[in-house]
Amino acid sequence: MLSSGGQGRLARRDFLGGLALGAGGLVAQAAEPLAARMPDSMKTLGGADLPYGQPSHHEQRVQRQLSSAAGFAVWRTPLQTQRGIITPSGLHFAVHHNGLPDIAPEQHVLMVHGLVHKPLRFDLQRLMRYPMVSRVHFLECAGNSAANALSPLPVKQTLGEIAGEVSCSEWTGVPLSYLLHEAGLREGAQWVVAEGADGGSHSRSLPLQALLKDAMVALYQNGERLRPSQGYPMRLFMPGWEGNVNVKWLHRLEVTDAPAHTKDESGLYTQVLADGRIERFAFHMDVKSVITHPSGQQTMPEPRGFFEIAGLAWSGHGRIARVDVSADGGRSWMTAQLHGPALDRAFTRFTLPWRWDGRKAVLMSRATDEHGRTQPLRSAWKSRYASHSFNHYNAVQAWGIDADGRVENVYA
Ligand SMILES: Nc1nc2c(c(=O)[nH]1)N[C@H]1C(S)=C(S)[C@@H](COP(=O)(O)O)O[C@H]1N2
Ligand SMILES: [Mo]
Repeated sequence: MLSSGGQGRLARRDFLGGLALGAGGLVAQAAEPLAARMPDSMKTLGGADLPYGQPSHHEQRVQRQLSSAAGFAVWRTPLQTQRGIITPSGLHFAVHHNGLPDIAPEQHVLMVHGLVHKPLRFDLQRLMRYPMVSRVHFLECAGNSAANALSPLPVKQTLGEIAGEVSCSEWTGVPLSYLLHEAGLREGAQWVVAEGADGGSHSRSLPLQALLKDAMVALYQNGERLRPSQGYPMRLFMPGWEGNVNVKWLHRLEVTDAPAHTKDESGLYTQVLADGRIERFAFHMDVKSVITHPSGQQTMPEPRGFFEIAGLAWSGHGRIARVDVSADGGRSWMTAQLHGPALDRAFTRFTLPWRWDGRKAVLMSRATDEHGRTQPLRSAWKSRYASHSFNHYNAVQAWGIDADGRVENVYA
């Protein structure tokens, strides 16, 4: 089953059988002596390795992209370089509202107090003795893709610059329910105010029942202790919920009967709807996907022909059930292959073989999660919110490809 249109051919089965990329793909049969064909690296001893491994120095251009206003830093993941569902820890996006604190682990304490029978105080040593769970989950800033939401003309940037405030890691830590149950919840307990130990005391109010079910105090990220960027030595982690509630450098949990309406939840992190009403406590990140290969600012390789479209999809509500891809600006769609494991509230990788014929094309991906939630087009997303709203943008991302192979962000 093939899609129509002059934008090339999408196919469910790959074209690799017919992938003759020309001379570059063939082994030279030249009659050169064996020694001449030996790479230099085979002729000498190698160098020393490092106690803590680093990426190849040939990969130094693979970095997080900083955009910064005073005291507020955003580092974005270069998603266009990621293959697979785990973001390398050093490339995890970061949002610091008040800079990056340097916290000595032996001095850090976490307090649990408020509407509890027994207020508790945990140092790291004590917390480390509790049973831990490991979960693979994405984390996405509510403001991810804000430029696409706000800019009247599509910004000409890389995928990472446009939508790199999302990453996916394995998180390991202590289920918050263990700590709250040990403290003992008192009558009327409904909310928990979580506060970080950074300057500006970042704090958010979260509904207790949801935390009891899903939240953890995360201590490890991809097998090692949290990076400072991610909240070392401990952070609150709430799968599928907007990045902002995942309080880093967590030092206080106050159980209350009502939300505190902190600055962080009454200001930036509310949504203004088209009719002027304000949506508060919209915690879940919705279903979303991006094509990572090819993507913004890249150029299609020569020779034209076979190209494996690849991307990432995720949903704050559950598992990804399917991803459809269009190469003709949304006129026709084909279902992409999902690569397992399709984990709950985690990045899921998808691919679809494509034969690009060298003419203009518009690539789009549209993910659907296990609950049937899917992505709106940009126009539908814009009509739901006030014109200055930008949080929770999850519209279909489109990449325009020119006849010269240049790939750019477009609206479709
Ligand atoms: N204490 C504290 N926690 C914080 C923040 C902060 O500035 N201070 N930023 C929040 C925001 S806006 C986001 S999107 C996530 C980002 O998590 P990351 O930096 O680990 O990617 O952390 C949240 N937790
Ligand atoms: Mo954020």
